Amino acid sequence: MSQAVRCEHHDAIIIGAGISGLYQLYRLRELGLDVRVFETGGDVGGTWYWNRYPGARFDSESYSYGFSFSEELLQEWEWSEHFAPQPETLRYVNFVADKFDLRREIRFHTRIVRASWDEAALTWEVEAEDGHRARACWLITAIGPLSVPQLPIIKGMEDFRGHAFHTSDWPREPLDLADRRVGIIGTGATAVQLIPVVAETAGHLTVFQRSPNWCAPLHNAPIDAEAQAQIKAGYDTIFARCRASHGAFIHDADRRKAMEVSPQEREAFYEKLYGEPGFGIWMGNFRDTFVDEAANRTISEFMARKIRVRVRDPETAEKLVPKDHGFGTRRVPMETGYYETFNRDNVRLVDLNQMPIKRISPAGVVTSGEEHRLDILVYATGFDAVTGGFDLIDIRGCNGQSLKEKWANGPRTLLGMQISGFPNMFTIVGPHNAASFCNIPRCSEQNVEWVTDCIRHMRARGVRRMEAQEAAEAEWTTHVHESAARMLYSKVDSWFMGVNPNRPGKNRRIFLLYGAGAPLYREKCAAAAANGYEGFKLA
Ligand code: NA7
Repeated sequence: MSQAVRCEHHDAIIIGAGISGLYQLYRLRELGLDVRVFETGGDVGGTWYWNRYPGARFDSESYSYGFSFSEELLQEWEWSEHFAPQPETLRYVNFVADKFDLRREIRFHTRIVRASWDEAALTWEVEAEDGHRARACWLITAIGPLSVPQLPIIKGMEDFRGHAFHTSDWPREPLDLADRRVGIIGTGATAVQLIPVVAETAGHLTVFQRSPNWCAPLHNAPIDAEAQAQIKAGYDTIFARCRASHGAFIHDADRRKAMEVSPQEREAFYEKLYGEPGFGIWMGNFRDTFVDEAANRTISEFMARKIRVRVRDPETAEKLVPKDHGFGTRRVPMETGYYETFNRDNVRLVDLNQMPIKRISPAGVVTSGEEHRLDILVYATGFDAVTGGFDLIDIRGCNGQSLKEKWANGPRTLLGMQISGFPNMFTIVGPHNAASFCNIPRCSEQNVEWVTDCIRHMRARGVRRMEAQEAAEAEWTTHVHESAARMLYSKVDSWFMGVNPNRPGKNRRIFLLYGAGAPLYREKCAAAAANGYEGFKLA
């Protein structure tokens, strides 16, 4: 039989060989299951396989990001920097895949385009772009929240005669930027990492900005021998801190409210946070920073003052200060010399609110004011977030129901793990679970372990079908939206809120993540399991 028509049979199928998919594979194999992983890329790594643009790195402390399941792995691997760059992370993921011999169950270069539930056989069948098919009792999507690159919709994009690409498709061969005129569209977390690095080598850089973001200093540094020894001896403490914190980072909110302290004390606290590494200023700020407008205003004003000091030209500084949202209500890009980049002679900031892009021409970008001639055009325009990866697979549940149609007015799930009408399918980094709004490996580890325990439970009892109940799903969806409603980010357009200006139909605010915090999420998952998988129908 030819490869294309052969249908493999397994106990479980995992889609995606990134951080979550690999760990799910490891756990299910340990359970004695026959597992198959399908991965679009040519190797393991997911996000870290695709995103190779200069400057790509962790915004989480390296040692809080790696897998926690193997003490041997923790002691063997040495992170070289507090916030590791992408090549090191990709080496790490490869090291893990080799150490645990994970590659043999993975079929690479395989994009799954269809998945359908067969009620008679109680199995899922998946089909790849190349026609390859496989069946299994359990289907687990580990497709990442930011895995579908989003190009903008601009007239004339196909006419550009230079080299144009999305940040996720940064060329693998070395790209010489010296003497080249580079343009970058977008100023999100990706662009903020990329821009300072490109500015150092490019002949000229033009940054096309539609919305400025509140960026905070990363303060990265190498890990010296002493710190390395402390990290290796202190993993238990590091992971315990992550478990206790809202976003599973090592930073957690200060118990005080912003207005409880004097203005001097507040300023000193902000100054301290601004001088410290990582997400502390976002995750470790006063506890009411993201629920109280007055509290949020104080930190936003502090951050604006920093921008005005760091950027020499007052007009440029003003363009870089966000006016339409408060600090931390969108993803805070972490920066290394970002604001100083705009003091360079070879860098120009174009404010698209003043001069919107009219079209892309063969020679560059045409705004209402002029034509910006470019050799290289980089689209740092983000991703079709969270549900985008699901939309690319035609997922059909009971009676042929389409997941895309079910989610047309926003995702509905139980615990962000299962969907009514789609039995035996688990979404480990999907909408409405904590892993999409979190230090991802910490939260996805918990999800993987929950799914593994669940499958162990089902197998031990001969249960072959598990499905979220509609009423429980409705209750969970309400809980997700209610807990987000009090947060200031729910009043702002961003990918958290499912707003994607480049995707028709995704222009409304519908919360995609889980905002009540990783500890509560973990509690709710554990309670459902302890009560015999309450809310799910087992058969
Ligand atoms: P983001 O954060 O979604 O940023 C995308 C950027 O691209 C943002 O500045 C957008 O401006 C801009 N954009 C998008 N479309 C256009 C068009 N048509 N014209 C001009 N500018 C545009 O994606 P990132 O890749 O930076 O970061 C994604 C996540 O990856 C990040 O949160 C991390 O968790 C890792 P807008 O704000 O829409 O005005």
